[in-house]
Amino acid sequence: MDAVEREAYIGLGANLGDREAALREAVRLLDAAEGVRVLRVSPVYETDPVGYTDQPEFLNMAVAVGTTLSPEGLLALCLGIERRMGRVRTIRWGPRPIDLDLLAYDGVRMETERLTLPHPRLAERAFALVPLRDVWPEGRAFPWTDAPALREPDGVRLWKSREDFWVIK
Ligand code: A4P
Ligand code: MG
Repeated sequence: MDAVEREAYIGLGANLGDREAALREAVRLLDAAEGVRVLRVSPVYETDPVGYTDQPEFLNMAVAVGTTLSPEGLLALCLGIERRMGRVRTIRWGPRPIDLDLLAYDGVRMETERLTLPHPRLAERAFALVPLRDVWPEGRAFPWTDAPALREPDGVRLWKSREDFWVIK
């Protein structure tokens, strides 16, 4: 019997090198992975760096995926894609060619050493909440509507619409 497919949400960020190409490649690798298909993609936003602020601006977006992987399996896939795309971990919150965070997985709440769901800093981060809201399922209440970061999403600017981002050049 096929495993049940569940919906999960991944936030992507890039602020080094060809940021746009990195986002496209990461979405392609997610969709190509066994047990994952990309259902919806958000527009792309340019965002001021949060946390460690002396670094270039980010491009951020989010995708909704249908997946038969477990939350741990999906996190492992995200970390594998980061590695494969050449991410070298240096400064926490520092610059990176690609960052994939598991923002939420269905309605799962969990906290282990390796994985916290929903993502522990999600409610404070407009750069993650704005694109997440774009890919949230219609007809399902968005749990972070009242998050202060969403009421005043400073430093988050629409950079490319979905259509412009996916035009084949
Ligand atoms: N981990 C636990 N829960 C999760 C989860 N839900 N999703 C663990 C992903 N990872 C989770 O993360 C460290 C470890 O967290 C993982 O190995 C996993 O076991 P990381 O991605 O390796 O480290 P990091 O990204 O350097 O640190 P951290 O704390 O995850 O940073 P964030 O939260 O990813 O923030 N500003 C703007 N404008 N846009 C950005 O995209 N990103 C960051 C990084 C900072 N500032 C930014 C942006
Ligand atoms: Mg991260």
